[in-house]
Amino acid sequence: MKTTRSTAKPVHKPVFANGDDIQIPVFTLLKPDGTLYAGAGKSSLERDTARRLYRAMLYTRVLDERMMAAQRQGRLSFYMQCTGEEAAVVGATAALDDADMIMAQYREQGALAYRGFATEAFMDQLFGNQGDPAHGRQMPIHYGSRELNYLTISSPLATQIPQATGYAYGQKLAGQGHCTLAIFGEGAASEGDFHAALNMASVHKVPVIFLCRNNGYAISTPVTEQFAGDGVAARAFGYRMQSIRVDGNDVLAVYEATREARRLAVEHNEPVLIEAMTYRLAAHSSSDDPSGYRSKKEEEAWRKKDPLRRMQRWLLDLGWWEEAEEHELVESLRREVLDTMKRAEKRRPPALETLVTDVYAEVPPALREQFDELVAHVRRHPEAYPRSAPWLDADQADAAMQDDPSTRDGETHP
Ligand SMILES: Cc1ncc(C[n+]2csc(CCOP(=O)(O)OP(=O)(O)O)c2C)c(N)n1
Ligand SMILES: [Mg+2]
Repeated sequence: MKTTRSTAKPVHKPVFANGDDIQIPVFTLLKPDGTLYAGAGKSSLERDTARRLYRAMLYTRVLDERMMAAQRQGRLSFYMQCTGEEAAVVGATAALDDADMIMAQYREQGALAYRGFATEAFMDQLFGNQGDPAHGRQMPIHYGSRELNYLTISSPLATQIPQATGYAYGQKLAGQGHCTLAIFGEGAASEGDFHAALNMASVHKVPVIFLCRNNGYAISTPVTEQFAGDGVAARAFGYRMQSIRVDGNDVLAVYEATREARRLAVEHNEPVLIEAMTYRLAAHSSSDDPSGYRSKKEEEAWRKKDPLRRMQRWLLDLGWWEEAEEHELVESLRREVLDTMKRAEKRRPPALETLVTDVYAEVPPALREQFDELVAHVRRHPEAYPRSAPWLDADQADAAMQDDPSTRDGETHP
């Protein structure tokens, strides 16, 4: 039995290899100024898809600006922005079939936006109100959508990567020609789960695309302190997997690379690793302040490579987009986000009973007993609970929401 795939001849002196002889180029089509490189050829991105894609990138930018401001006003407990990485996320999503599965990390709201996740659905999750499918049990940004084939976010890093391999194995068995896209940060790629996922995908030949957003940082840790190897793309070789490095701020290159990866995955059951080189322009999350670990100069240099401006220029040059149209769209998206947010923060919280429902088909007696005790306790000490807290009696809830100053428009929130 052969124990290695290598066909190299034996040597009679110790020869070590560290991979330095393998150079991985960056695939790029659009220059930072939004014009095409000579030799880039015609993009396979068609007008309608290009417009849908750009619109989703703009939507993500607007949503992020508005929700970050809402967090700073104390209306929202937590938020994470995709700013600077929209091309990597939305460009890859656009190259899929909408029926393909996406398993993301936490910064990929652009993928949902592209697939048509409603503003109301974003807001209901962010505010954990009665419209939130997870009944407020998760922190903000843990979106999920069965209809849009988007696995609910789980923030323990890298859990979605082996799940993607397993799900894609199921897709292979089902034989419907679908694949799974796993998206994660370069920091998550340091988890053992990443390696297990790649190995299993390669051994079992499953239709999965691993998209690493290499955005330079894992919170405050720069990539220079995360690994000594040639980024993340090089790791695929250890598993004999197809690998490509792409300019993650170049939407055309991301789209083209993912389209080809999808073809390899679906037609040949070849898993693919894509490393998208990008930069997190915003803070890690609303709880972070990057000024403590990186310079303004570094941020400015990357701001000049903004993926939105780059795509806009390309669209304008083709006559597929107009500046006036963009101005109007951004204004209307801002209004939509703001109006929907105002409604969402006034919606009731999930019913108290949802604490014990939804996990088992029927509430087990022990949980029922605890719940009854909780109800009795809340009734005994109503003064200890905010009036808008999850309600006991539905008809009292509306009145409580009306009375609670924190839910009244414009009073506590500037
Ligand atoms: C298993 C686990 N360890 C640590 C954390 C804390 N944590 C949250 S985000 C993060 C950095 C992740 O960086 P990266 O994967 O590069 O994603 P990015 O935030 O840059 O998009 C860490 C360490 C976590 N959520 N899960
Ligand atoms: Mg990162």
